[in-house]
Amino acid sequence: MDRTLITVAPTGAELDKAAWPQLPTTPEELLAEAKACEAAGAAMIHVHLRDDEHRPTLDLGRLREAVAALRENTGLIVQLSTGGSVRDPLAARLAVLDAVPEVCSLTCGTVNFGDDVFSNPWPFMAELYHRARTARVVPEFELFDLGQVASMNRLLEEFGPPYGGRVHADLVLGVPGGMPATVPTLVAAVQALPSAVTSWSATGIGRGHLPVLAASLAMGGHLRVGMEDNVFYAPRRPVTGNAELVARAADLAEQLQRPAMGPAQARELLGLSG
Ligand code: KMH
Ligand code: ZN
Repeated sequence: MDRTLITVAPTGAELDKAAWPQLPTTPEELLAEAKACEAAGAAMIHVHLRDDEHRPTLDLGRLREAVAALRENTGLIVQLSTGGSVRDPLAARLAVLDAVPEVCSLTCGTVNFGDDVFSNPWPFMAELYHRARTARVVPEFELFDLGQVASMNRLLEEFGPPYGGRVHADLVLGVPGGMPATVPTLVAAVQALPSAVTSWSATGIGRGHLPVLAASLAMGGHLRVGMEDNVFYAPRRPVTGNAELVARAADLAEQLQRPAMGPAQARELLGLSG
């Protein structure tokens, strides 16, 4: 039976704490949320941090503390975001690797992001890819659009496999400016993945959350859920927190006979167990 990797993305860089008080933005809230999500079935956490005013930050000291706290207190695989917020400079995003997580996100191209631009020029991607390999960090390739598959291929073909030897891609559907969160789009994206990809997950932003989740499970994919991507449990019913999104994903995975995998199996899947 193929189990399901569930990644939780609990915070992101876009939501306003004042509007979403349940968003985990302090170190204590992040740790409590991480523990609850692990208990609910998550095996990996995609981390964005906030400062004391709850604004997005890439402060290296805070990143190191978060990696250490999550390692000491949970079994979760810690994935640091190198995407940051749309306003973060590329140099600060590269420096995230100095906090030495097990996994980092690596977005495979520039994409419109609502009224903003999420900038990922080729030289930045290539530098991040090299630095991740040197630091023995496994990249998770974030694909917001079909054209980004070609850029992921270019990284793999020009520079060889990433650290760990596995290739894990995460399809992000539903960002305004990226590919839409629909089942036909997910099918097209999965069909476009090269054979070098050894595993993939998908997340649907906003109202496409559940169709993308269900289709991903049915197609043998893995899942990403969390408040970074979706803040409604049902129409007009805000989430109480991240754990209920993880719990529902784990329940649906169980129903489809693809129960959630634990962190040990997830480390094998991602090439982290060697
Ligand atoms: N916050 C977005 C601009 C990532 O974490 O790698 C980018 C993002 C992707 O969230
Ligand atoms: Zn992110």
